[in-house]
Amino acid sequence: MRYEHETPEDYYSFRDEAKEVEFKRHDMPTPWMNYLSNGTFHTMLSHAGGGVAFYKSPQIWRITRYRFFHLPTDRSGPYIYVQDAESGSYWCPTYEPALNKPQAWTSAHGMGYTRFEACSEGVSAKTLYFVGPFENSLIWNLTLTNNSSVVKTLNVYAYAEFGMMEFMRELQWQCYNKHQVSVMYHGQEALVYKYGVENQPKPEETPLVYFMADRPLHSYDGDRDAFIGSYRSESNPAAIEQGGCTGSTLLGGDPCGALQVKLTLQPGETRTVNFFLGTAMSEAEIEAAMACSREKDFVARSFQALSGSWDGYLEAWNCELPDPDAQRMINIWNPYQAQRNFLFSRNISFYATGTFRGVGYRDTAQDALAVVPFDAEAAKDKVRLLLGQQYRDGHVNHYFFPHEGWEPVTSIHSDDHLWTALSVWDILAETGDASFLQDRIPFYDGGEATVYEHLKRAIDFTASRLGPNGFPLMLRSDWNDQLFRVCRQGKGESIWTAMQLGMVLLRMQELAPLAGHPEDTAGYTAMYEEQQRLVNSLGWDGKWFRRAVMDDGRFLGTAEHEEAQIWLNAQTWATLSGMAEPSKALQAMDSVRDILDTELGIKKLHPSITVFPDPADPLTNYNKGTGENGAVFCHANTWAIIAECMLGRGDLAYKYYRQLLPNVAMEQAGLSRYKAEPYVYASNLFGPESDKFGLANVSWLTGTAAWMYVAVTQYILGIKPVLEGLSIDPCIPAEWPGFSVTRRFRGCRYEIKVNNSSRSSKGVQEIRVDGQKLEGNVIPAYAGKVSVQVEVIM
Ligand code: IFM
Repeated sequence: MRYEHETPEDYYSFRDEAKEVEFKRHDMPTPWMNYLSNGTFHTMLSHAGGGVAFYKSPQIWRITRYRFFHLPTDRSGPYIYVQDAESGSYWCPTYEPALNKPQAWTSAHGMGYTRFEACSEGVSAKTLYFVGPFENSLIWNLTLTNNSSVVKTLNVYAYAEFGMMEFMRELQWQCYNKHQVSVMYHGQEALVYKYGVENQPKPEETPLVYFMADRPLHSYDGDRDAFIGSYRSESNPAAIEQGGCTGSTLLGGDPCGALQVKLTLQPGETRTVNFFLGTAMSEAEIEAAMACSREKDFVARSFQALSGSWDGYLEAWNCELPDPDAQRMINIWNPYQAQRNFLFSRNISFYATGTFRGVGYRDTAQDALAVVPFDAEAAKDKVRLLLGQQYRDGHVNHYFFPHEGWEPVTSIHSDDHLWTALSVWDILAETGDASFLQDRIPFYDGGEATVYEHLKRAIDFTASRLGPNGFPLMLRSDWNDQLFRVCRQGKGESIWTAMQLGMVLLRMQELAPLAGHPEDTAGYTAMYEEQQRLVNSLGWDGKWFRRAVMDDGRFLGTAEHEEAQIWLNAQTWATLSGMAEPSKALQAMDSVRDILDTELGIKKLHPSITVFPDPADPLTNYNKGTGENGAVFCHANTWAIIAECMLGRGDLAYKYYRQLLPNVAMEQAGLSRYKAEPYVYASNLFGPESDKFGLANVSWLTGTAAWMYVAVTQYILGIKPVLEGLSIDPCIPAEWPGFSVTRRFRGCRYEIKVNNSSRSSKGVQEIRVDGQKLEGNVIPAYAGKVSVQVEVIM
């Protein structure tokens, strides 16, 4: 399938020491993104300089414009233009968008920053974009060197197109509301953009935007028409071609920020200029932010703090493996991506316009799982936020909008409320501190209860909504969003939710005594056993587990139908929940291998749906092999990896893991077919029933990141926090001679060396901690010890 002329190395390469991926060409098949953020001010930036900045929410406080889906792709962005004042010719260090391209160019994404190196006409430019921790601003750090033998006078322009902060309002009402924004020149050599549009959701929390340089301005523009000109674009701004910025401000119209700085460089001379695109709540705060940003070393200090915080974060978990592709992903890109998911939920990406996604309850509860090992306190805060969306009867809001203040999406799904128990259990296993269960958190509809009580009510909600066959009612849908099409009448049941409930009940059995409620355990056990009985009887189809019961009482996911016979989730979760009888567990996962697996990942279901269950009303409108219909849904693949590890089949588990490593999948599919970034997971790849098999979609913001991290660290490498300590139970390819992991756990550094000279996939023979033989395979916490040496013999 791969195109022979493609060599990914000509496009990009990893620089693992620097935790960077470097790009050699600007014309990637799609913009390859990075997220720069300090938790409040954010910028999504592509390898070619396109991107969008926003403050807290891309829905109501979007600062710059990014034109999704439009051609030319990847416009606009925080652009810099370097112009030779004498010849008038100009180019961009980001490669795009000026028509005149640099003679040499590279760019790179790193941890919270993106950098560009380019040169043209005897001048080289190094540009670094990042959001530092000290101010809410995107810092554009530009260093120019005159490599020629003549004096160079340069016009440097920094340009950002502002939009209306409310993106949906802009699409609907721009013709009127554009006259309620302004860009004014601020006495301190800066432009200030004010979004004064009436009826905005939170005017008192809407920031002012400043755009400034740390050198005197030659001129500026606040009016996009004045800077770009008519029938032109960012490729050929009129102001640059016609003698410089015009000094325009804007009281209504299409706003922008354009700053012009003049620099004269002697031969060999290097000079730096910094631009700051930031937010502040008042004029006084702007003054303070500008003064602070202009302090000597502010930019260097900010960058150092950013790098330091990422080094500190990633240091919590490090491995050395026989597989460098996996090692890089585990040590760098997977936790980085997972942290970004945790921050942005599914809000804004190259694929998602950031208009109405807010925080998804289900998605965020899962995202927390991969942040727990690095920052359990942040995970606790997120769980508090989520539980604040729970109603007294135990169900939760599906999406909610903490920044925007909008009403939540209240559709009730069978799975949403159950996910939080997994996040809470992981937090306790990580920290060893059960007091979190006693935290009191308000309900969305009034009153409050402990964390444990919230979790218990989630179980009660499901337990009181079982269908005619005894499985949990599907309600609006379960994890598979499209299932709402077969349960509209409210009679449908989810066999998968029974399994999810099973996994949660196992956790609740452990949490109940820790919460001071041992009396609850028997109820959880009884419920588990009853659902387990149903799963193995009614839920079993002969060669695999069934997926659901539809409104009409027929099963979904059975060989009796022509389409959608087998669904991945029902096979994997039968094992994850511990519910499947051993022979059925193996048979179900064999069916996954034989029917669903491909060389580019495991399909979500098979065969894809075209007419089922009713040609006039099929289960999904997704085309065959795409998205929710027979695509390789990467998120669901992670559970197959875990299931295979639980079954002890390390080679198969690793095959499933490795084939979806983004750079490996890209290599397999071919770069121009795979298209998305090779350093972060995508949500899905088109499946073999699509003519675009291998096309990756919706990269960056996907539950794949969190679960892939859990699958590889806790199940393949087998280093898993449990309530009693750190459990060691790897399930690896038999050919691996071993591996090592350094992991921070409850204040101590565990330096773990796994020796697999027996060449087995699973099974720990002996563990020694600081030379002492351990009984069992759970290493206790060592309060007061800085580090311990752990030797594991498989
Ligand atoms: O589970 C969902 C998720 O919440 C949003 N993306 C699609 C998944 C599968 O339907």
